[in-house]
Amino acid sequence: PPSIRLADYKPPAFLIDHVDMTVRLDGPCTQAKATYHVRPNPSLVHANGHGQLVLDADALGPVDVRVNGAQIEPQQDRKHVAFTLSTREGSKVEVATTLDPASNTALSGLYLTNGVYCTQCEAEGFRRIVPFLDRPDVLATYTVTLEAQQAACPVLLSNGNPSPIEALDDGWHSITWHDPHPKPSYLFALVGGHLDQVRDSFTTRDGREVALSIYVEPGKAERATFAMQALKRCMAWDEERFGRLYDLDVFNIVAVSDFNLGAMENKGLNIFNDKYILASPTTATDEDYQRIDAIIAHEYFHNWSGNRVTCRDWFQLCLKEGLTVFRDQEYTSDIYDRTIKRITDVRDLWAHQFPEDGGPLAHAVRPDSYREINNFYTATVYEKGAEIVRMIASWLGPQRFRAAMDRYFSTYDGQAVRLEDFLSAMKAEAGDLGAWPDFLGWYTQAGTPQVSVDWQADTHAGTAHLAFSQSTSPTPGQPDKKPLPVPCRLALVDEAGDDLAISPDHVVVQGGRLVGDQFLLDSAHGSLQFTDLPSGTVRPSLFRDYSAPVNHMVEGLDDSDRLFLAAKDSNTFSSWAHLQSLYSDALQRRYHRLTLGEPLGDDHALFEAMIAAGLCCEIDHDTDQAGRAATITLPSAHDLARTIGRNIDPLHVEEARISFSRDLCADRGTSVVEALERFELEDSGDIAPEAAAKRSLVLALLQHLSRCETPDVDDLLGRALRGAGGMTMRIKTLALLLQRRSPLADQALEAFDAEFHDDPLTMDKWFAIQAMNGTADTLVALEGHRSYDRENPNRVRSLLGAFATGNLSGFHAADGSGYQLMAERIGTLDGRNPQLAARLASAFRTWRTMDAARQTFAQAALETLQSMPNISTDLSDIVTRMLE
Ligand code: DPP
Ligand code: ZN
Repeated sequence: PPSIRLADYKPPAFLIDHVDMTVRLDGPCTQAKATYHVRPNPSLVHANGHGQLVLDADALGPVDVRVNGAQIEPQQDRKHVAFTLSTREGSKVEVATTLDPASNTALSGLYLTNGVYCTQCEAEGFRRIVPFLDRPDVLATYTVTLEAQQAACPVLLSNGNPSPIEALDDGWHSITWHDPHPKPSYLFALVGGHLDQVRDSFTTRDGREVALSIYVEPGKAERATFAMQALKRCMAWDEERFGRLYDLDVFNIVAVSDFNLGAMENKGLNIFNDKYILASPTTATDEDYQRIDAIIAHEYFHNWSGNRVTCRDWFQLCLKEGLTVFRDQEYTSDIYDRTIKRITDVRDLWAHQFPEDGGPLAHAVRPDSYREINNFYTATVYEKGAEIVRMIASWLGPQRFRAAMDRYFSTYDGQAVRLEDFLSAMKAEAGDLGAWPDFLGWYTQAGTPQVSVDWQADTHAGTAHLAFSQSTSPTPGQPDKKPLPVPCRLALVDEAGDDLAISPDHVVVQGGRLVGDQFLLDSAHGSLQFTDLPSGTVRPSLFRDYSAPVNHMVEGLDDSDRLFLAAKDSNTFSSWAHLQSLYSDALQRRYHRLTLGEPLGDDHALFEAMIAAGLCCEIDHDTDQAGRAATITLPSAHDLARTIGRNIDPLHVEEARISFSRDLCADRGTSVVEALERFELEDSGDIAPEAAAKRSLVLALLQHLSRCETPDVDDLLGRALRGAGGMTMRIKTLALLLQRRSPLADQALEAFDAEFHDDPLTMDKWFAIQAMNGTADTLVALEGHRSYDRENPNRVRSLLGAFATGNLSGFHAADGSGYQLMAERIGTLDGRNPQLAARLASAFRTWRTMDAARQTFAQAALETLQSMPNISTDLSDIVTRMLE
């Protein structure tokens, strides 16, 4: 299909102000009828007295159409239903069609999941229910009547506020929901089925009593209590931090077991992948709990950033997503630990967004064109989008940013807008900050800027010089890049580790601006020349809190400078980052030596620093155990591969990391074991943050130890596994046993299977650790397991997704078996669920960074997919871009 281009945007010729809809849920005879109050778009000139109303449609059977009561014969093809309408006055348009939700395996539109009717309409699913102007700039109020057999669907939900349920004849019943807030069709939702309900309530600051419910599959209500607490917590936070209040009398969440995404922010009726609702200490890890907090908040926050103010078109997707990710990151930073959250988010950005931005799927946060919008729900739109908002927030400072957000929400409430509108609200509150930086450039230019910094200091003269230069490599369709405004938050650190006060009178700035502690580099080159520095060694701390999503390299700081900063930098994020950069260099050195068959060398000084940072003092009485865990955690194998960049041998990448941990333990193993012994390896399983922090440190230590070949490590891991009080310690120690091929692993896997085999969500973890530590053959064997289901997206992601994204040497196996198996499975899946198939296929995006032999296998696998006769648009778009 041809590309859709932002430059071709045209406002709709007609608007739909109100939708009256009736859906009769009746298996394969399900009926959807809708009445639209249509009027010509008053902002356009209509030359004739009539025009074509072209409604979007997808995979619909015959549609019955009436205009002002009279039946007409529309033109209907696979994607449209079109007919002529007056442009002089409004019209009443009625459409009706029949659906079979059970046969809808794409999970877009109206479908059945475990016997429950549910919908997913973003981005273009509404047109799979009824023909509509299915675009985000058409906003309507909705009145939705749902009818079903009382026995089959005791629960019937849609957007807005409900009227009382009414009994009909023959065991049927009906309910009407009214949503007074105009919304685009992608926010429409309905649910019908047998569901258990967890209830609570929340009173808004303006006194509105909101009835809260979380609906789950029967028998699972107990596992939704944490989610309910999380919901109330984030509602209060959004009032406090952003002044955003909820605006309906009910807020419902439904958790379903078949879902393509994480969750969906439908107005007043969020629908969730149950993985992000259900949790109990025996089945969920600390990460699961944190993710539930983050996603519940994310969807709830969309009520303002996305629903009340929505996107004009899908090119503006990051207007709601980048902003809402920023908001959920701020929320979880407040309720957990800000530095740890920042470290986690930055690691995620490096692991997911950087490879995307540096490969064949690179695209601007606001792309110029797309073939399939479903393929743009990416790390770039979400995570890089959030980083841009973070730069803007940081540039404005907290008060101005809050004022700018208030201005944004009040100016555009009820409208479908563009990024330019968001930026104009931000700019309007910039006050005396001087010229407004070109933040729009960050949205329109793809690729990760490379920033090189050169540091030179003259202790005797009391001067120092920081020279910056930036460049961005070409990306598909964007050969030429321009400089972007890059904010570098910085400090000069003295010999005691204190920040020097920088007086503007003693700095000469070029190629940018210095505002407070931010140097805004807005040209290709810029510099800061410091004079009158106090005596003694001074070192720069740069990109504090990761102030810009760039790749930066610093010349002029040797290892001892970085070790000093790792120990002394008062910015806790930067102190973590200094050590990470040392690990990264050491691992790359090891990788290259492995490739050349040379001895690996000695990292003794770095090991010393790790032990000092990770284990000093009374660690079991320490409050910052999570920080210590992050400090001693190495860059991931994928991150190391990205840094190496080309001609990669994944086995050497993995061996570089393994050898580092092994040598660390050979060098300082006694300290590590002693530290662990102090924890006694007993885990309460308590989900409180302090207990979780302790677990993270124990696991970070065990991760290194597990690379030792001595058999007593098995004992240690075995004890940790037996002492596990909850799922975190249990699954992670099991994964470590598996990783080191310990004889204890098989037994532990069996015990897990015996306990959880009829609890699919928990079995996902069991599938995932094996997929991440096995080969293509492992996957084939696991596909035959009684708990596996090739049709459920969570199962598929836990097996195929975990393999393709979490098992570097398995997916990129030297004999091509990983690529071949994935291509076969993706090809089969494409016929059922194109979105899921395309998502899995994007794991191939790093194929050109592998060595030549692997590239040949990957290319063959991709070409097989590309030549499939009935390939979906979703998959074909991804595969084609990867082969271009
Ligand atoms: N459900 C996805 C999200 O909330 C798409 N809106 O990000
Ligand atoms: Zn979102």
